[in-house]
Amino acid sequence: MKMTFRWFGKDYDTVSLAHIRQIPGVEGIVGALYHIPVGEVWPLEDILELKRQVNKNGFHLEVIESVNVHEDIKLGLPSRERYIENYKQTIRNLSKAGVKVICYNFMPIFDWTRSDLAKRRPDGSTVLAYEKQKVEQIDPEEMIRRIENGANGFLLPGWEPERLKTIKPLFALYKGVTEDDLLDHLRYFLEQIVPVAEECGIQMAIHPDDPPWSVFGLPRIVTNKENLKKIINMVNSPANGLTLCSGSLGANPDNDIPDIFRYFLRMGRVPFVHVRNIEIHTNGDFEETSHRSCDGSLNICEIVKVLHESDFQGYIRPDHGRMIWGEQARPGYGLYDRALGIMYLLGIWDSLENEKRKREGDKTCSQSIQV
Ligand code: DNO
Repeated sequence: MKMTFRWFGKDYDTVSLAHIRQIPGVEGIVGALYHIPVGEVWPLEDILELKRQVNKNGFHLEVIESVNVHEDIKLGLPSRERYIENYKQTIRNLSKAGVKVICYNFMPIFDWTRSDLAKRRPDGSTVLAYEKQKVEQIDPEEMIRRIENGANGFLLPGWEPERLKTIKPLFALYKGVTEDDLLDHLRYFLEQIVPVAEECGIQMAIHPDDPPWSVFGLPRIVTNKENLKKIINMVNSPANGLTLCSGSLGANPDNDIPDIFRYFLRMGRVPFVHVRNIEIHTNGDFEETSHRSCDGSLNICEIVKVLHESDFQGYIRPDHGRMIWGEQARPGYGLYDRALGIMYLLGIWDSLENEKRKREGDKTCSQSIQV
């Protein structure tokens, strides 16, 4: 398991690479180019500049999150061809810089959705939260206003204002687009880009929808084990992989997270993992919590155990953290609670490793006695 940390770049993040360096166990930075509009080619020079900054601080840049997919591809419009060609070129450029995994999502219009970016927890921290009723009561434009107001002045990826300005025509274009249509459009995209990723030694890793259900009537497909199976079978190649995210899939209690992790890890189709915990309320609302198992509804110890049993060699990162100790940062992406999350994940992992070593030591010992 290779520990990584998401960083938004020196102009877009409150957290510095020097800070991240002091978190034990972090080997790599999960980065992206945020100044390139969705659909355009990522220039090699810009990727190399990001890599230089990251390498200078002792980290690798082997994971990119995200190369976002243009709406025309998700909508299956004829104009998708140009954007697919651009996407292929971005894959090639990223591979020239040594990138191994590209995380992306296939959610129409919005990326993750929340009703609240700073809900107060009993301990005084604030977290991202989702209340179904609140989301049902507002229209998408009001949602955008709320996200903008709650973002502490940061540009949130997935909520880029220039794209969201076109919200009304975008919604009109999605009218009548079903989940099956969206699956077909994903298949078309994968059939074209996976061979390029294969050639380049890159694994594509689709991120689950967050939350894993339809929001504002838009179709959503990366939601459960069945659909994840469909997606990896669309193009049966290790380059067509998954980002398994405990918090996104876990918001639906019908999703058995350790089972989903075990299943796809065994198939070797999980290059990247996001781990976070959430507390699910009886009415289906949820809010994010610390990573600790007993603070939320997900058994993070069990999830890490599954990773350990599967001898997970891929990349992992703590996902959203709470905002604690007065930190002012991009919602979900402060330094402190994500660093605590890492120490929790590594604590579980190290103790499992320790047990394994002891067992193996015992085995070797008893074998040598038998001999
Ligand atoms: C939320 C993230 C997502 C993720 C994208 C991947 O904080 O997990 O925004 O980066 O869905 O494309």
